[in-house]
Amino acid sequence: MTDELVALGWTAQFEALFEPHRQAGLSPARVSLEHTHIYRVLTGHDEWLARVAGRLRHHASGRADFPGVGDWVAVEPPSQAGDARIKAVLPRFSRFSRRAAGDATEEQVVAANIDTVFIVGGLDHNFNPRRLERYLLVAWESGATPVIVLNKADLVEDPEAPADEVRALAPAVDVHAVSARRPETLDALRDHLGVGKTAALLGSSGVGKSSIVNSLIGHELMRTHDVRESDSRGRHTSTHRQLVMLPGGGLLIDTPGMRELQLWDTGSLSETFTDIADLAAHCRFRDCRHRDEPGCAVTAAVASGELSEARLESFRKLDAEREHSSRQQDERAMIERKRQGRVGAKALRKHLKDKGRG
Ligand SMILES: Nc1nc2c(ncn2[C@@H]2O[C@H](COP(=O)(O)OP(=O)(O)OP(=O)(O)O)[C@@H](O)[C@H]2O)c(=O)[nH]1
Ligand SMILES: [Mg+2]
Ligand SMILES: [Zn+2]
Repeated sequence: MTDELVALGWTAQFEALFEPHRQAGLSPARVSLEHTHIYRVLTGHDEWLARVAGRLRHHASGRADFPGVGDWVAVEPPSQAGDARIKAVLPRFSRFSRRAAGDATEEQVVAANIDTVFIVGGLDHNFNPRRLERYLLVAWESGATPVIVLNKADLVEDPEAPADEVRALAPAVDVHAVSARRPETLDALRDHLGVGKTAALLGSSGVGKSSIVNSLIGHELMRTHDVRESDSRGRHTSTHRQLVMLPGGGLLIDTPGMRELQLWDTGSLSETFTDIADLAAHCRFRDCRHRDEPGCAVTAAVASGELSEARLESFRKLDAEREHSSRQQDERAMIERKRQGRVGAKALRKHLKDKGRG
């Protein structure tokens, strides 16, 4: 294990997983940039352009089997004239996924092998706690630790007031009010970025993700967009996900703002909604949906003012969406098994019919 690889996030686990590939004469590399059909990969010494080998493409059953930014891959070094070849993607220890735009059943990996997800929101008039809740939900499922970053603190008189509001929504999560324009405020983020640790920045367009990356690096590596005061939403400025190394160690993945974050694989809501989960422990029915069931502690808390109606609404909306999405994914998995000849047409028809009824 070389220091250069460790600085890129390589660990003993990856080393063990890589053994057969090393036997085959391949090199480990980390994907730093993803274009449509070509990737940029870092080996610790070199930066190569790489393409996916035919065999990997052929065996891929979906988009998630292709490399994403942050992935560790086994590559054949570039030949005289050509690009490097990506022969395999190592298993991910964490990943932030969304539903691919235009296809509700296709998983798209936004960032792989991340220790921390910085969920970035703006403290300007674009401040939106509901949207943060949504990001938080997906972040918990990624396997990485979510941290909420409220940027543009320089624009408000008392940034701690909205920060406290968010702390109340996410009791288990660190919440930092920062400003990309005041680098000293970003020290709180550096604490999450030791040598070889990777954090991905996620959040709506214009909240200042790329500005934070630039400020942490100390120069303008990422393009940012100047927005008029009246339009601090900005337009999409970043167009690619990109992994960069920080001078003091640590790696950051900058991502373009997502117009809508479609949920993917959100197992449980209880980590995001710890308050509702605590209350739900006192509901009469174990499978209480907190709608009109008798003895529901959650609706009782709303009635008494202990829990806000908006918070419960947000929970219900995400819960319904999660259920819908997992049903679609079940269906896709069944169709895929059928395609591979593992189940018959009759079983598939029955499955779809049962779904329709459920
Ligand atoms: N006042 C103030 N403006 C900021 C701060 N951080 C970013 N901005 C401005 O906000 C605008 C958008 O910043 P970007 O860094 O491009 O935002 P982004 O989140 O990367 O946006 P996308 O790449 O489109 O997703 C730019 O005009 C920045 O100068 C901050 O802390 N304070
Ligand atoms: Mg950007
Ligand atoms: Zn209940």
